[in-house]
Amino acid sequence: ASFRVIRGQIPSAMAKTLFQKIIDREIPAKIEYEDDQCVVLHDIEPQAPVHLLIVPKKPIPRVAEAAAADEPLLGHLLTVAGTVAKKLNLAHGFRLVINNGPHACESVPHLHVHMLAQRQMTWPPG
Ligand code: DGP
Repeated sequence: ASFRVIRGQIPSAMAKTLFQKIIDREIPAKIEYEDDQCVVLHDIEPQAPVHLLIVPKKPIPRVAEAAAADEPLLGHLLTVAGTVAKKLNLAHGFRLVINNGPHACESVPHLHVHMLAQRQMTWPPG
């Protein structure tokens, strides 16, 4: 498929996501951890006493669009969860959630892993 770029307009697929703006320090956020591949920031609408978002710097829209070449990066996001859990002393555990698409209530089209902790979770999730 081809499309024409109208002068002065940025096609929405090329526009920066909210999380890209946070990564680029254009929008403030409380950053808990950062390395060359990801940032971990505090969710603005926390659903638990600790609610972090583990966000890859590469703007993959959602997990369903990740490629085989992204596998080391996806694995890295999980090991960072363990690193942050130790840093914040989350000895009683934590929950990781990835919302993919409308049925999962995805709202920001930039892959992120929710990390919720410091309260008892229930199962099944809502
Ligand atoms: P999801 O619904 O899975 O796409 O998660 C998006 C999360 O992003 C949601 O829990 C709320 C959070 N969020 C939305 N806007 C902002 C913001 O401006 N700053 C921060 N830190 N988090 C935000």
